[in-house]
Amino acid sequence: MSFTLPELPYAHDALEPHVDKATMEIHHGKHHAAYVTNLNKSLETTEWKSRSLEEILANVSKLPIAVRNNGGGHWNHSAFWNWMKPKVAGTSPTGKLGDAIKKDFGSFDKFKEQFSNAAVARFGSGWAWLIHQDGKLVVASTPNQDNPLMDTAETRGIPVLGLDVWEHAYYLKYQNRRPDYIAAFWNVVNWDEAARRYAAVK
Ligand code: MN3
Repeated sequence: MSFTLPELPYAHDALEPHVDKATMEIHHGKHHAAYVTNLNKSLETTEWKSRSLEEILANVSKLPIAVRNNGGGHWNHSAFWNWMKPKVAGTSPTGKLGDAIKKDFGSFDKFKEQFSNAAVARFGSGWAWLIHQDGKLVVASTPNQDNPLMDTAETRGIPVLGLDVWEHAYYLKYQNRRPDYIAAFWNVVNWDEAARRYAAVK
């Protein structure tokens, strides 16, 4: 058994103008594809290749660094494509997730500010996260392709929402203006998917 590149759940240009077509083509077709290829290669000689990716990530400290980088890359991007959706600008989380965000951050706007700050402040390449941790929602960030499911993570938890802040995610359209990319991200957040993940951990 080996890992495979999932198809994008929408067309490459579907998230325009917030995320551009060329970025999506390269990000999914080259970057994500490479994580999948290299993850399979890095697992070839280990006994872990038949395990689930979640199980691998939870034990990643025992595995070669290539598994951490490419396994994280595969998990993160597979989730990321589904955390975005066309034609959802202006929507916000409702139901149990909306209530929990209000309870744990004070308001949706305060959550957005905290998440955006984590995404801006992540030095170099990495991810910003909304995670479920011990019954609470918390904002976190990780370097490289690490994520909060890894046993190596500083802040562990179950991701509800994540944002890729590697330059490859925004440089073609936004160049060095990471804050503009982060502001645009809020126009494509698939809150139904975040709510689905939140309900699954509860
Ligand atoms: Mn990426």
